[in-house]
Amino acid sequence: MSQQNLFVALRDAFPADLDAVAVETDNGLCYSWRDLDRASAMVANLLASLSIPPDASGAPPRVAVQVEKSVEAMILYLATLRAGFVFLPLNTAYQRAEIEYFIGNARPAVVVCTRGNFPWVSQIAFQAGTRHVFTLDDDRSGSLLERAAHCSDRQQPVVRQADDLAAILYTSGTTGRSKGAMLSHGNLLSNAAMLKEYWGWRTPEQGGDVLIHALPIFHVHGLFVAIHGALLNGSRMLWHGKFDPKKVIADLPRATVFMGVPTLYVRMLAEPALTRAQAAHMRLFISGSAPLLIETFNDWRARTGHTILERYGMSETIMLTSNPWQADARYGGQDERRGGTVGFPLPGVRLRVQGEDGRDLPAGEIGGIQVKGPNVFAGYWQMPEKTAEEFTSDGFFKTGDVGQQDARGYVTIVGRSKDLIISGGYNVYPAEIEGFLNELPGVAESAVVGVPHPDFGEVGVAVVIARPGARPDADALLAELKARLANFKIPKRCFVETELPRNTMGKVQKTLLRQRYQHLFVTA
Ligand code: MLC
Ligand code: AMP
Repeated sequence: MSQQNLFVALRDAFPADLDAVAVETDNGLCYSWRDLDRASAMVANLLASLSIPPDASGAPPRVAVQVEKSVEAMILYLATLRAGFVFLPLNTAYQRAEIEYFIGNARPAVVVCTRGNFPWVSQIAFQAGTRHVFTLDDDRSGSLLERAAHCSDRQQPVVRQADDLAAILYTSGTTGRSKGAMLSHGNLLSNAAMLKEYWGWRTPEQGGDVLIHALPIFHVHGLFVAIHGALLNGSRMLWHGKFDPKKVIADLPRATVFMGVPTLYVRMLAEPALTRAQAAHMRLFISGSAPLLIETFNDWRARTGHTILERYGMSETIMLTSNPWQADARYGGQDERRGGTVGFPLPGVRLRVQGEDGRDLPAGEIGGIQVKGPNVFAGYWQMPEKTAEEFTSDGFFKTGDVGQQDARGYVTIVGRSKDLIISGGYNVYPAEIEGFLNELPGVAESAVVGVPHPDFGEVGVAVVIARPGARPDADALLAELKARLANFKIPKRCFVETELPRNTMGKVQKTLLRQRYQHLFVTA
């Protein structure tokens, strides 16, 4: 059997000089390539030593991880791949109810959490049948590393095939509970290998790229696009534990590539230190995960002289489209990065726009975006019906995004058929928030809509209808929500009203609510 473990491909790309710096952190630590190799071997050996029996699902053991960003957390990801286990990253903002659901649904064999959260996370995990709960903090402390310190620093990566499961990423849904998107070694590697070419990553022999890594590492953008990009190219990372616009700007003269969600660009533009001279050493600024406003695109070009490259992707597919890095005959020879578009379908990705009647639409017409390719996931974890609903009979995945492709091939996203708010690059599903709000005392019903916001792009606003005789307090409702849900999901404002606008079918007209509150945070 050939070896197609993603880790092996990443490891093969490490530079010849293993003592060179691979990661430099913003608190002064340096990790060599050898450090990444040895430490991931030790953690992989620890995972293997747990002798986890196969479970009924037939899938390899899952490792659910809710820890603060650290290089060791990345090492844990690499170790999970090496051991042939399945990585399941969880946003640090998730609260008890959310974690309970993910652990109950994925049945991980191993859970890794912060020491502070150990009491409640371990309780949930043990109740769900998890036998091993380790801790890991962002200061290199915790039981995971203590235990791994006793393991060998040599390890032969477990043989994995392209279709074997490598990671599960939970994404919420417009209805019902979150779904775990199952990504294989082949999905992840094919996408990373293609982006290495498409974005013109420079290998160390070609002068090398240096990536500023300032995103969280529990979603596609920071975990896969950024980390795989750097590792598969033998590129050094300047590792920022938390995004701070001043610190990123200070690092620009030492770096060549930066990836961010639009909010990061908006916050950097607010800094006078962001100048053309400061950005002169940079090769590429990439934006994605949420729509980049054309003003941000233009302001960035005017201020730095760089044209942001916008790309589009999702948890189920990793990267789907991208504006060009430079003219390349292999990819159509275009070199224009067009603001307001997400560029071309990436090599190997088939993209079509369909009307509601299921017919393919010609260039320029707006419809549902559907995709197919080696990067597209196999399905949702233990949800065959949901999976079937999201694929067409000829195997295209329905993204839920609405857009068009022009005659030159540029794709533009104009909206979403899924009821989703993207706030600072995080997805917030109104149905989930409404479900929690409707459970609160005094609430008869509620509607959550997204409205424009200068910093986060879009934020949630809740409209609540009181039960007869009740007088719920808007701020108290938000405080209640905060105790139950990840903070980025909390609506930024809440209004108690007497009725929700409805159409003749009785359906809440969210468009009208959006219009009502569209100038809450931005002026007309
Ligand atoms: C934080 N808050 C948010 C928020 N982030 N509210 C709405 N949306 C967000 N994204 C809350 C905080 O909890 C706080 O609430 C208040 O807003 C102010 O917080 P802050 O200090 O300004 O936030 P900060 O910690 O600086 O975080 C902002 C951020 C972060 C933009 C740096 O949200 C972030 O890292 N976003 C990146 C998300 C990302 O990586 N997405 C990729 C998904 S992958 P309070 O009540 O405590 O005051 C994907 C696929 C693809 O989509 O294509 O890439
Ligand atoms: P997630 O489920 O968190 O992976 O989010 C994926 C969603 O983010 C996509 O379906 C899009 O709606 C959105 N998205 C990602 N990149 C872009 C982009 N460049 N422009 C607009 N929306 C984007």
